[in-house]
Amino acid sequence: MNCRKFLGIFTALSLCTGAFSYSGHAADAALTHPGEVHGGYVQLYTPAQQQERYVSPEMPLTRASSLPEAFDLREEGYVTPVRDQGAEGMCFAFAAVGACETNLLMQGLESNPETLDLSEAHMGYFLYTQQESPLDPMYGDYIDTAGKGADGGNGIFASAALASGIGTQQELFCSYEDWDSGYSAYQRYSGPYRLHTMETITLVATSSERDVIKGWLMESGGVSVAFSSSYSFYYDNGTSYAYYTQDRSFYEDANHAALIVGWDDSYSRENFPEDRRPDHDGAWLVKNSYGVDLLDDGYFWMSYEEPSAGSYCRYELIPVSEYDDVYEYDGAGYVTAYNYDAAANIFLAENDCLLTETAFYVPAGNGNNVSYEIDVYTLEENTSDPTDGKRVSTISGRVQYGGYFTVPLEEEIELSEGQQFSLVLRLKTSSGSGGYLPIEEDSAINSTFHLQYNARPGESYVLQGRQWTDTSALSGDFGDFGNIPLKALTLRRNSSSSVRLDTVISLTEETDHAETDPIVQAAFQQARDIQSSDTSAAVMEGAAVTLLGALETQTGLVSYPDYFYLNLGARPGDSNGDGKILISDATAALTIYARRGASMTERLRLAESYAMDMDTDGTIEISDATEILRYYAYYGAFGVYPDA
Ligand SMILES: [Ca+2]
Ligand SMILES: [Ca+2]
Ligand SMILES: [Ca+2]
Ligand SMILES: [Ca+2]
Repeated sequence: MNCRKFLGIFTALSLCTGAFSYSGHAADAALTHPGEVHGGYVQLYTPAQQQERYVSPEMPLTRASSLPEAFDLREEGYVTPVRDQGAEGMCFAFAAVGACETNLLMQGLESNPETLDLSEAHMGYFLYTQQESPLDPMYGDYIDTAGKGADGGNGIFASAALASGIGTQQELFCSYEDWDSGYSAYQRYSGPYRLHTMETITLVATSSERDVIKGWLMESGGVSVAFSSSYSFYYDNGTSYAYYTQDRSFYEDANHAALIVGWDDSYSRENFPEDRRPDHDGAWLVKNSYGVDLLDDGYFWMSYEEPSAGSYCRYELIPVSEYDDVYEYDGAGYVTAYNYDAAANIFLAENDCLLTETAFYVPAGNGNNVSYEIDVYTLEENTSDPTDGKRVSTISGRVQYGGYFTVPLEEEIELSEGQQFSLVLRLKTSSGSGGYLPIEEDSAINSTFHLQYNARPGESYVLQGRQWTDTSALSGDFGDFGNIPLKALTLRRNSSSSVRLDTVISLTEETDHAETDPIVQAAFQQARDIQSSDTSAAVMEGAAVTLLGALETQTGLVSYPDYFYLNLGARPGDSNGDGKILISDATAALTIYARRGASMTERLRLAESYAMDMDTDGTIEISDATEILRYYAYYGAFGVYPDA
């Protein structure tokens, strides 16, 4: 039986290449599959695939009557200064990070628009860089392109970064100026915020559709938008810059992304040049990312009728203080979706915790008003059926638009260290048919962008009929499948502490770098403040890796992965974590090796994987067991372990 159907790529990708403006000309670079390149912009859908409109005009988010005629987020104090992306194709990161900054200010999570400055480079670098540690649960998930984020991106890529903890580091610690020298691998998951919700609408044409975007602006802050940017269309009318291309198309020409921060229904059509004038008044206020010297202090007005505008995205964040741990296997979102009956992930609790929230994507191609259902199971040990256990919770609801959603459980689920649990996701379209479920799939969008995904056996599953299949054994229309992008957020039941934070603070104190280097100093101060506060493990880890990143890049005092493993609370060789390295620890590693060799599902907590994987190559082999024995023998001979 093969009832699988492919949805196509779930939304258009807008990739902007550097330079303020030139659209279309690189256009017809070689294409491998659904994408087309236009001046760096990659279109994943053809218009035929994108027939359906993703906005339901009957269901505007905010009723038109409650919307003012004009609105400007700047006047509310929610907009950070205009940035300059320079010659890099980083528009998507500037648009998304700019949107995040407005959201943080609007939520009151940040208070000063003048000093708030998140790192676009963080997003543009790490989403496009392979994880260093094979033990990283998201290892192998990244966008492979020679220039990293400087080659371009889009709102969907941005949300994938933000959803996996990338993209909100402070500019100070991951500065755009340092782009050429790269960033410490410690910085990868160092952002103080994570994505809570992203919603996206591909095209907006009617006034009720515009009302949705206006509602978003008032509710959550800036909305990123892709469009065809070309210098000749920015019209200086003496008082402002008016933008209207008249005949460009989103699908064929969009090459840039920027941030909508307001609107004016009465922005006159007379503001546009006589020979290129929209039919009606009304325009979006747009913050560009080419500095304050261009345009009207960096802003311009885009006609409501701009035909090349599309891929509108809004972002809402949560601080990482809201949880201790996130269980996830998806490091770079997804671009394809298939209509399996259900999709699931099996996780292994690293510690005694409460499962509080889940997070998942709803592909926009399912249309509007999609219903979701997530069953939570506690499972039998090492099962390869994500429903082989006890269903302990069901979360269900409906979302209006496609995007990424974080949803709380009605009641928190208590999990014990080593407990295996699963999340099982089902989607239903508004017509009641089974929805397309997102899945990681290796895909070459075009000759430049290759989305790479990885999954290990025993992690992710899809259901066809009554048959669950491990996704690591499957492939799709474009390449091998990876995992299901479906996450679990937990709070530890025992108060959190961070061995790594304590260690790196002590290490810094032993040097004078905190006095001599301003970046180390700032990271050190932040780490000290957090160490003495009662906060989540995720915050402490963020502070630890920020300080480690500063030490690595500024002083060379540490290098990755010297301190990578510390936060796992385990030591090399001590497989069972009892503090001693004995022959039984080597036997435990051999058992794992044998069971995995026989294709038996054998899940390990990260701490156990670390303890057994002596050469840190991500797999447990005979050589690891031999190394454990060497530790045992070394201790017998010298009374200390080799790593002591
Ligand atoms: Ca920045
Ligand atoms: Ca993965
Ligand atoms: Ca032991
Ligand atoms: Ca190994």
